[in-house]
Amino acid sequence: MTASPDSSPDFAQVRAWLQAAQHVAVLTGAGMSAESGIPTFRDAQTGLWARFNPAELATEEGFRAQPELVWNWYAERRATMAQVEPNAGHYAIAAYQQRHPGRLTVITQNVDGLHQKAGSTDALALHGNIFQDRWLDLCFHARHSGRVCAPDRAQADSPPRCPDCGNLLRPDVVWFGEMLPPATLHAAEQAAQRCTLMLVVGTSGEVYPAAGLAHQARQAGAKVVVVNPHDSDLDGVAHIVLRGTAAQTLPALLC
Ligand code: BV8
Repeated sequence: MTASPDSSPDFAQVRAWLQAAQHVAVLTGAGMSAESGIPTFRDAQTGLWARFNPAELATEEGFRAQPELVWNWYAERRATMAQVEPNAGHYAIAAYQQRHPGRLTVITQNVDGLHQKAGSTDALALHGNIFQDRWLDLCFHARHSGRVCAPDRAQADSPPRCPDCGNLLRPDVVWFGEMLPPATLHAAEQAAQRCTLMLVVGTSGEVYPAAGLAHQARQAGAKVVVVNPHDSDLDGVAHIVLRGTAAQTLPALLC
């Protein structure tokens, strides 16, 4: 079932589910930030993966093979994300959380920090945070002294390197083939299983285990609603699909 904008019966049904919901989970992907000016991944023309090779740029192997290329690619994305603002969709979610404390959990695949910048509290960032770095290797380079690499001493290279042992700093994001932060994933699974309504906004639903959260919500008995201007892999798990963008649909839905 796909809906036109706010006047459709589907839209009214989702509004009714929202009013009655004890707990709402919102699962967001790159489309959530598209109207803030951040490119998505899989858009055929503008998507990052249409222009770059994820195996080269979003895997640990890719980073070890070409650390400077990967570091600079993330530095460019970080600079773009630092300059953009949350859109009306981010603010609508944050305002709903403020009006209904504890009733909505944000689960995001995005690393841009825009939910947090809009005022959403406790957003579960499944794939990390592009504005943070961590050491590539857990290193106790002076074993006998147990000293570890000290970020503040990192040489200003691209990527920064520990002067004592050569360990590299890397973006603190989850690359393909890497585990998601266990506590964050567990909290997201709990939210998916406990919610009575899940809004799935701006994701192609291609990346797991994040996309699996929509299946978990459905299996646990929640109503699942997809908000996306185009078809997605999660349309089939939705009770209702609202064909619209995040910044246009969410303010009308969550008001
Ligand atoms: C792991 C890094 C295992 C940060 C990213 C089954 C189970 C488990 C794993 C797998 C599995 N099957 C395959 C896997 C492996 C893999 C995977 O899912 N591969 C896919 C491609 C098949 N998963 C993994 O590797 C994960 N790790 O499973 O580890 C493990 C277990 C034990 C021990 C060791 C290892 C890790 C996945 C995380 C990868 N990192 N990003 C960064 O650089 O950003 S993924 C990347 O894709 C982003 O995080 C992004 O958010 C995410 C998902 O993409 P979307 O957000 O959906 O973006 P996309 O462009 O695809 O779609 C945008 C949508 O928005 C579109 O539908 C569009 O129509 C819509 N849209 C556009 N404009 C708007 C809009 N919607 C609303 N409004 C608009 N205005």
